Amino acid sequence: MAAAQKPRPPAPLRILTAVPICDGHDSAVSTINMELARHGFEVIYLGYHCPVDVIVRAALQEDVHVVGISSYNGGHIVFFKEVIDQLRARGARDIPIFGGGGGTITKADERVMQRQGTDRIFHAGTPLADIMAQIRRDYARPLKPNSKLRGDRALARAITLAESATVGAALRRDLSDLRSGQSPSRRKTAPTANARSFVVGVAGPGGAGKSTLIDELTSRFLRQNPTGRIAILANDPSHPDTGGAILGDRVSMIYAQDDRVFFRSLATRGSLTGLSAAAPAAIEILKKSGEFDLILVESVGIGQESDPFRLFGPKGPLVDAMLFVLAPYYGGRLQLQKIGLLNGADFVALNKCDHPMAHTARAEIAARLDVNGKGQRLFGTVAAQHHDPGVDTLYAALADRGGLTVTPGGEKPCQLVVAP
Ligand code: B12
Ligand SMILES: Nc1nc2c(ncn2[C@@H]2O[C@H](COP(=O)(O)OP(=O)(O)O)[C@@H](O)[C@H]2O)c(=O)[nH]1
Ligand SMILES: [Mg+2]
Repeated sequence: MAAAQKPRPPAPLRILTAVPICDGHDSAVSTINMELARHGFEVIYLGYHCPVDVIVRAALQEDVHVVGISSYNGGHIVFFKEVIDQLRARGARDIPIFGGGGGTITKADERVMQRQGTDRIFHAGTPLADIMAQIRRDYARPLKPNSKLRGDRALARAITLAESATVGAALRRDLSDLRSGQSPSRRKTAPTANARSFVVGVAGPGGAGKSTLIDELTSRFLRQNPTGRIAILANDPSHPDTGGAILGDRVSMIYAQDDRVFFRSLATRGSLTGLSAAAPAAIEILKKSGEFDLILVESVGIGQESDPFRLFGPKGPLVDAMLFVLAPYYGGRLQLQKIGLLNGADFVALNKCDHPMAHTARAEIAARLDVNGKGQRLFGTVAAQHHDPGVDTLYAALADRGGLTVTPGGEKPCQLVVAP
């Protein structure tokens, strides 16, 4: 059969997993996450000590099929009910919740929880293969266009549809509304005020600190723009063998757990560009919604020849500016010379400047950028440290480039320091 005629596989089922207050039983959720990914599911993982509102916001923005909670602390009856109540209050009655807690959740507890709206509990002793089969059987369903969705959920669904194989008539209509400047979520409301979003691509090797830095930049944005909104699109790789993925960028986020932040994780689903194939459409959807002053797009951890944001391609760049993030241990000057994105990045952050090699790295990278002769700016940052002056300076430079207004009375950007 010709490739074009092959039926496309259905889009992977997306599951949000989280742990409320963690009492030391932390390994179960890792086992479940790995097993889910191994079975081809996309797992958006929120980590430990998750409050209810963080779980509910993520469920809406990530447009998940189901929420799975691992709870061993004894508070499951109250906690699950609170998640259900908040989902219902935010118009997401249709997102089911299940969970497990080994021997801490009894059958009697489960009966109470089911009366309160929990879908099911997986008890201790249930073989993992049975859990996976039940999830696939009961929760896999196409997420369809739905004109009743509002706000972040409508945006999230538009992105889901852009990601999915079936681009139906409703999506085409939504997209054409978006092109004409109307958000599908707000079709009946007045046009939105914010005409332009500043879109920044963030790329760099895995583990360099992209997500941590994005969170810190978000904190500056939220402080300096008391009413604006920011969107983050975080791309993570799908496993090439199973198609599953662990989308873990939300775990690093502290400040991005805010209603003024729209955060969406995208699995690459076979795209080799460093971004999901749906990323350009997702950027377009976010831009045309008129909601966001700033959109940050994180690539997967990238290699030497990647160009996720099309800096060098004939179609032109996908973003208004590109930030390349790297850590001091890139392997020496020769390795540095090979990284193509350093030829085109507008901003370069040498993160992890708390590392002993940072001093040398800073000099080597500065020399590398100097050869380009493009006036690219290098910033030394420690994203793992709150209030880092290097991140302040980087944010000020980005805000300056993007024309992000500092609201009177809001915090002033710190003075720019000369990059090395
Ligand atoms: C391993 C373990 C520990 C390890 C945890 C290691 C770690 N890093 O996670 C250690 C040794 C630290 C530990 C300590 C304690 N533990 Co302990 N522990 C266990 C044990 C044996 C297994 C838990 C586990 O992770 N299993 C692996 C997972 C995958 O399997 P599971 O728990 O059976 O879960 C199944 C389902 O519920 C489902 N599931 C679980 N979560 C999720 C989430 C989703 C999304 C899905 C889909 C499915 C799912 O997956 C499994 C499939 O079969 C359980 C027994 C049990 N089975 O619950 C006791 C157990 C939970 N512990 C218990 C106790 C009492 C303690 C201690 C208080 C002991 C003590 N006196 O110090 C301490 C407390 C720790 C603390 N507060 O700091 C009791 C709890 C009793 C209760 N009613 O609350 C249990 C039930 C043992 C018992 N029968 O008495 N524990
Ligand atoms: N020492 C140090 N660690 C950092 C710094 N920034 C991030 N990290 C840590 O590096 C690890 C990877 O960070 P992450 O943001 O997930 O990297 P990403 O893969 O590039 O998105 C995490 O454990 C972070 O806490 C930093 O400036 N210094
Ligand atoms: Mg990351």
